Amino acid sequence: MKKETILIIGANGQIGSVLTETLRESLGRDKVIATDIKKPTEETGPFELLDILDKAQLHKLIRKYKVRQIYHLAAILSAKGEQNPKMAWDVNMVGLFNVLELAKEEKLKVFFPSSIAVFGSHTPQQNTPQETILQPETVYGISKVSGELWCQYYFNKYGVDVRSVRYPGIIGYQSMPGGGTTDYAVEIFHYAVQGIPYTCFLKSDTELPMLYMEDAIKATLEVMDCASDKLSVRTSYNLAGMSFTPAQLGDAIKKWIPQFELSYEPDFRQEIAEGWPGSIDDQVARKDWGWQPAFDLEKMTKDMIQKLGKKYRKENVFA
Ligand code: NAD
Ligand code: AKB
Repeated sequence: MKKETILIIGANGQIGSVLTETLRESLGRDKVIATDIKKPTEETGPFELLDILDKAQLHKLIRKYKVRQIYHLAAILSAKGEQNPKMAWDVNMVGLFNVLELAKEEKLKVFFPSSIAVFGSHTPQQNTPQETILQPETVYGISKVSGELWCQYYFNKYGVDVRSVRYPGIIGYQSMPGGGTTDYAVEIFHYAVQGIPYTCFLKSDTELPMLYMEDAIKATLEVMDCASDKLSVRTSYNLAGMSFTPAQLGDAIKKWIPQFELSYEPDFRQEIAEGWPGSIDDQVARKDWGWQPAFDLEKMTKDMIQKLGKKYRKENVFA
């Protein structure tokens, strides 16, 4: 990887906090400028406050740090977005436009994360192909489809080197999720490991595609590192790791924590989840840039329980 200065927008979030640390460990702390609308709990390198709607401030930071690459992670996710559609549209779309416009002007390379939320109930629900019907039913999904198309437009029209993957629900022990429909798959582990019963906000048989954080970071860095002429997709690549229902995840956890209690009280997020596929076909990513996930349900569950077990023991919750 070339040692270019990188700016991360939304660096305090579930993915941003892990990506920032990974990039800092590999490139050096000063090469990675973290930004977010709120301050981090702990600063591990350069940090600047940035509201992505403030284009002038973003431009100032790009110049100040001689930034060459942007990872644009700031967004309002599916569940929060349905509670405030106008705000979600503004942050997700105006934010992306600010990034794309400045990337064009300053000739920057960009990473834009899309989501399985681009799919809707008209999309084939199993093994969803790369090219398919994109008619999402949430404001978040609409903003991600539009975002993908704008990324492709800026690449075709202006040569902006913007790359993207459609993350499934991301599961990791390092950080908490920020207002999505797949959040249950992280929360459940925190409850299970502390010996607390968990009430899931989705029905027991709702299958969704998920990806372990290690794999998500690997995919992000691989697609950004890939030779440009190998990338046949300039909207966003399908990406798959594993697929499971809340009941299957509960069973996987019970193999390690047999006394774990799981119940279900579906809320408004059930409808969002029902519009999304159960599994994803990611063969184009595998062919173009060698994508290969390392974690399945069993391996991910074991790692989550071990890592969170250590964390909570340190905090003495089992004392
Ligand atoms: P998150 O909600 O945890 O983090 C988003 C960060 O953006 C937060 O730290 C927040 O403070 C910041 N932010 C919000 N509004 C902002 C603004 N106006 N200006 C600057 N920063 C702002 O989200 P995440 O889960 O880390 O997701 C990162 C990206 O990946 C998003 O684009 C999301 O759509 C995408 N994605 C995430 C998942 C997942 O499961 N986590 C799945 C698919 C796609
Ligand atoms: C959400 O649930 O909104 C996100 C996503 C799949 O984009 N985790």
